Amino acid sequence: MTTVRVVVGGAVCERGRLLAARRSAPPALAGRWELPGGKVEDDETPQQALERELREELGVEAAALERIPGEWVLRPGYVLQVWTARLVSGVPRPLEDHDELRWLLPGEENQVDWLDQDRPAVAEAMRRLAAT
Ligand code: 9L3
Ligand code: MG
Repeated sequence: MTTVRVVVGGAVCERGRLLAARRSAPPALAGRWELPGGKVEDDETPQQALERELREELGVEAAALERIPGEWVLRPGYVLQVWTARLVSGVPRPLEDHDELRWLLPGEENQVDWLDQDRPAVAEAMRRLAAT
């Protein structure tokens, strides 16, 4: 039996903008932009993992809202799932694993070099933002 590990990313939206985070590690991914998040631990739901990762990486309390449909293979045995999220308290800061943050409006998503696997969910999150 093979277990697929889930990595969860957060499409954090506030005031019509999407949060993009630039990775500082590992070297192969440094400089690329992503939806912040990380691996789901065995005792967590994806939503709990996302809320924990956003606390650790950005220093904020956030609430996972809705899954963006789809699942993207990161490497064999690892898939990315994405939830929209809203900030509950705090201002995001790049505390861990990132060295820059940007808030992007719909239409600005191509201003940063997203990790390939994040692009479909970023596009969907921007469609939703543009429609609200
Ligand atoms: N990853 C890709 N897109 C994302 C996230 C949060 C993560 N939005 C990839 C990068 C790493 C792996 O998943 O190879 C694990 O992520 P992390 O735990 O290093 O954040
Ligand atoms: Mg991470």
